[in-house]
Amino acid sequence: MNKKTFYITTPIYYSSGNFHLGHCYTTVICDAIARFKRMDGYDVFYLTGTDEHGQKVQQRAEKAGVTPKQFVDKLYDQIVELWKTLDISYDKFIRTTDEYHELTVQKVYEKLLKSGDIYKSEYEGLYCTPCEAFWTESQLVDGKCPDCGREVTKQKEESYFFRLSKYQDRLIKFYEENPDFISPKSRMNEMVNNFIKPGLKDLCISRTTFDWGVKLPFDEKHVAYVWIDALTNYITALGYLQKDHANFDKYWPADLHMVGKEIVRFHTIIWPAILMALDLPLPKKVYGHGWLLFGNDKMSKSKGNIVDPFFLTERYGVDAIRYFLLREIPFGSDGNYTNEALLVRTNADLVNDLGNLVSRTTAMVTQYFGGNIPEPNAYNELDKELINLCTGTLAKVRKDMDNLSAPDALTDIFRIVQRANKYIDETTPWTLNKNGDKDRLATVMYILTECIRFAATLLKPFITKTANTIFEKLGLTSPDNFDGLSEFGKTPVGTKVNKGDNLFNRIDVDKELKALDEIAAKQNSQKTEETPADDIIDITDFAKVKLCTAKVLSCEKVAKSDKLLVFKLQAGNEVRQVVSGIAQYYTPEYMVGKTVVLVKNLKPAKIRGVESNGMILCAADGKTVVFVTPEKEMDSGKEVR
Ligand code: ME8
Repeated sequence: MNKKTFYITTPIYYSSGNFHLGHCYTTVICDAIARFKRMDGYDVFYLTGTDEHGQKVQQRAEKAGVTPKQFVDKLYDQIVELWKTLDISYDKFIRTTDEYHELTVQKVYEKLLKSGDIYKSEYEGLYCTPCEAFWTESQLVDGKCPDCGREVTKQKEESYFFRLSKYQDRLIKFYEENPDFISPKSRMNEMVNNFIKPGLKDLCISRTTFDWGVKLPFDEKHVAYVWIDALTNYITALGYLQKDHANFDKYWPADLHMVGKEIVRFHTIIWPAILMALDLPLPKKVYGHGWLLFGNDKMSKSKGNIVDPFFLTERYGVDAIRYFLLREIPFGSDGNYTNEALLVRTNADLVNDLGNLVSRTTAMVTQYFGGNIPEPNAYNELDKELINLCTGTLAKVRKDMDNLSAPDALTDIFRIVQRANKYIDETTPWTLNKNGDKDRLATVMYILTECIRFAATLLKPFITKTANTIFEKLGLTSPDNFDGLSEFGKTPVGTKVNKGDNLFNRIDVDKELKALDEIAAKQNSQKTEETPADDIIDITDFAKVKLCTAKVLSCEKVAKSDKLLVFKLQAGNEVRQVVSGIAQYYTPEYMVGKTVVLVKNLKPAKIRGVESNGMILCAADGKTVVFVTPEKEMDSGKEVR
C-alpha cells in the first residue's frame, strides 16, 4: 500500500546576514513535525532553502567587496552547517540561484504572461529594501516600514504587474470553503480585514533598478520580484515544469507551509493567487507562528540583538536548544527568549525529570540485576496506571502534533517521565531490595525501563540525539517508527543496560548567567568600534529617548543576586525604582547621594521579580562598568540631551 504523503516547507531564508535563534525556531519546529510524521508512517518531503536574490543581497555584497554569488555561497555554507548542527532532517535544500529554479521561474512568468495575468505598466511606490516589499502610505507606521521599522524610499519604475485584484473574490471564497487554510484563526481575520477587504491592488512583480535576480525571459531589463521568485521555490523544488516532475506529482499540494507571522500575507494572498493563475491546487495549510522575542523585540539581525545558535548549541548541546524552542514558546504566540529561561528549563525538564529517571533506573538495574533487565511478575493496580499512561500517550501526542503544538506534545510525553519518577518514590526499590523482595523489584524495574522506552520513542522527533543515547543506555535499537508502542512489554527480558554518563549536567544558573553576561559585555565592547552604516539613527530617533539627571536616594542589593542593585531615584518631583546590574562594581553605600543619568521612558520591566522603571546609563569596556554622571553639580530631573 502506498504511504500517505506529507509535504512540509519552511520559508527559504534570506541570504543577507547571520542567522539567529529566531530562524532556527521555524526550522526546528518543522523538523519535529517532519520526523514525527515519518515515524507515524507518512512519506514525508521536508523542504528548506535559501532566498538568494534581490537588491538587499546585491547591496550587501557590494559593501563586502565580493560578487553577489560569492556572498550567497558563503551564507549558504553557514546555514547548511547550522542545520547540520541542529540535526535538521530536510529532504531537499533549494537555493533560488540553482539553475533549475531560475529556469522554472522564467517559465512561470511566461505562463502568466500567456494567460493574461501579467501586464506592463509603471510603478511608483514606497519600497523597503531590507524587507523587499512595497508599501502604501497608509500602511506605514510613523512613516516607516511596518515590518522592520526602517526608512522606506520612493521608487518609480517601468514594471510588470500581476493581476492580483482579479483573484480577490476567489480568495475570499477559498478561505470560506477552507476555514483551516490560515492558522491560527486570528491570522485569517487579520488577512481578510487588513488586506483583502480594503481591496487588493495589482502587484508589481518585476524590477529594473538592480539586476541580481531572475531575468524575465520576455524582457531582460527586468528581474523577477524576489517574493515571486521565492514563493515559487515550493513547486520548483519538486520539479514543476521540469523534465523530472515525479515529486511534484507525488507531493503537491503542500500539506503545510510553516511561516513566521510577518510573512503570512505573502503566503495566503499572493501565493494562492499565483497558484490560481497557474491553475494549480492550493496548499492545505499556512501556519503563521509567533516570534521569538529578545527583550520584547523581534530577534533580528537588523535590530542587532542576535542570539548565536552556534554558540548556544556548543555550550549547552543541541538538544537543550531544540527542547527549549519546542517546549517553551506557546505555539502561535510570541515568546520571550532569555538565557535564564533556557537554563531553568534545561535543569527542570532535561536534568531533573528525564536525566534523573534514566540514570536512576539504569543504576538500579545495574546494582540489583547485574545490568540485565529482569522479567516482570504480576502487575498490580499502580503498575497498570503507568502501563495505561504509556500506551495512551501516542494518541494524545498525535493529536497535539495534528494541532501543530510541540509544547503540548512534549508536555504529554513528559507526563510519562514525571509519573515514572514518582513511581520510584512510591515503590522505593531500595526497600524492596533490602527486604529481599526480588519479584516485586523485578516488576518495578521492568515497568521503569518500559516507561523510558515509551518516552524515548516519542521523544525521537524532538530531541533526536538524546533519544538515541537513551536507547543505547537501554541496550535497545533506536526505532524508526512508533510500531513498538502498540503494546507494553516489548523490551526483551535480559537486555543489558549501560548506565554511562549523565544525559545532561546540572547548570549552576547564577554562575552561568554571570559568565554569559561577561561574554556579552566583551562582545559588545568589541562591537562598538565598528558601527555599521545601517545602524545609524537620525535626531528624531534619538529624541525618542528621554534622559534626565537623577539623585540616588537609596540603594540595596537584590536578594539572591550578586549582580543587581535596586535604586530609589529622585528625578525632579518623581521617585523612581530602577534595577541595575552594577553590584559587582559599586557598593550600595557608595551609590547613595550620587547623581546618575536615567533613561526615563523605558518600558517598565521585572528583573528577578523586582519592578524596574528606567535604566541608569553606564559605560562598559568588558572589564569594568562605570556609571555616567554630570561633570558639575546638577539638580535632579534635568533633561540630558
Ligand atoms: O522571510 N522569531 O526570510 P527570513 C521567530 N526569505 N521566527 C523568526 C524570527 C524570530 N525572531 N526571525 C525570523 C524570509 N524568523 C523570506 C521568506 S519564503 C518564500 C521567503 C522566521 O530569513 C521568519 O518569520 O527573513 C521566517 O518564517 C523565517 O524565519 C525566515 O525569515
